[in-house]
Amino acid sequence: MKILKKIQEASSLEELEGIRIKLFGKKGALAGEFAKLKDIPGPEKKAFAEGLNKKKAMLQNAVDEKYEFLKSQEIEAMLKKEAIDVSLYSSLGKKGALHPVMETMDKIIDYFVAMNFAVKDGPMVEDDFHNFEALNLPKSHPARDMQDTFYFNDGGLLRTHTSPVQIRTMLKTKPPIRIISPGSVFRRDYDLTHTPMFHQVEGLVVDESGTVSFANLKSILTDFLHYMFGDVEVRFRPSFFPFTEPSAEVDISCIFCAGDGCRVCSHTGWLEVLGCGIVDPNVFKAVGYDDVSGYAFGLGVERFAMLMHKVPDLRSLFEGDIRLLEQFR
Ligand code: 2U9
Repeated sequence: MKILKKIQEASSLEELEGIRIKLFGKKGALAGEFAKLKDIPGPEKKAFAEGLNKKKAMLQNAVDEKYEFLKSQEIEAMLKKEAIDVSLYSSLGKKGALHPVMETMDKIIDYFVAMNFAVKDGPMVEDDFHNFEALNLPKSHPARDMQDTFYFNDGGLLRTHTSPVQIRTMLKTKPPIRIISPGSVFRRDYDLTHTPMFHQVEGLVVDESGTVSFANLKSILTDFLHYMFGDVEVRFRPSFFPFTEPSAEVDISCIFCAGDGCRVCSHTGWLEVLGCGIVDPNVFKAVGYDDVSGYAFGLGVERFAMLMHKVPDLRSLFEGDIRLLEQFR
């Protein structure tokens, strides 16, 4: 049959559709055949109709089969054309990179790990005891003010420093202790030099009474700052923190003007980078430590990243703007 051959040889869905309309359409070949029925004499009508219906079913079958075949061929071709080879290198050549804050954090951690400090972490959602009370922060202290701390309705809070990690470590283990606690901390502040979330690295060394001195603290922090900033002057200024006594803030000579005075150092020639001190006896009392001495220090990682990369606005490190981050790849 000529028409059957035509169906089988159709090379596209469009061509097949053309054939289908010519066959089965209202004015198609089959409609024409069926129209002849009315002129066929009674006794032959039945046989003619049966033959026609058989032919119709056979042709329909042939069209359906061919349709399935051409359709699957089309899908296969499309899949082949649109396939993505994930093993190929991207022509854009864009690589991911550590955020400058994390890179700085890693550099800080590397130093203290080399100095035999263990790295500890703990929960970001804290309670009053671990974040304030145990750290000799009296109820009236401004650092406990609603202004600075994110509180939950149930009295829980977001830690405002990583010190609760040290408290938890002391409650769990006996001295000696030599740890740093890197991590995110939260304060209700947002301006040029403050973001509501930032990162700290705090350190704590505790050993038998009389074995840990302010000289030890000065020595390790001075060496650390030389490792971070190269050949800078380091000075310790008396200060106050509730959890240390005596306490000091640590400055380096300004890395922008070498100490001559500029806008960044407010024309003082110095940049404040650290806080530290000898652990207040009240802190040891709160964790049940007796006859020990210790030193502690704390720093803000964003401030270090800012100074090392000369980023003028702290918020730009917080917001994760890709245009800034791309410069650190
Ligand atoms: C324990 C006892 C004492 C950690 C310390 C500082 C001084 C300090 C600031 C630096 C910049 C916080 O990120 S910042 O705003 N930190 O000045 N931190 S001493 O003292 C501790 C910690 C834990 C148990």
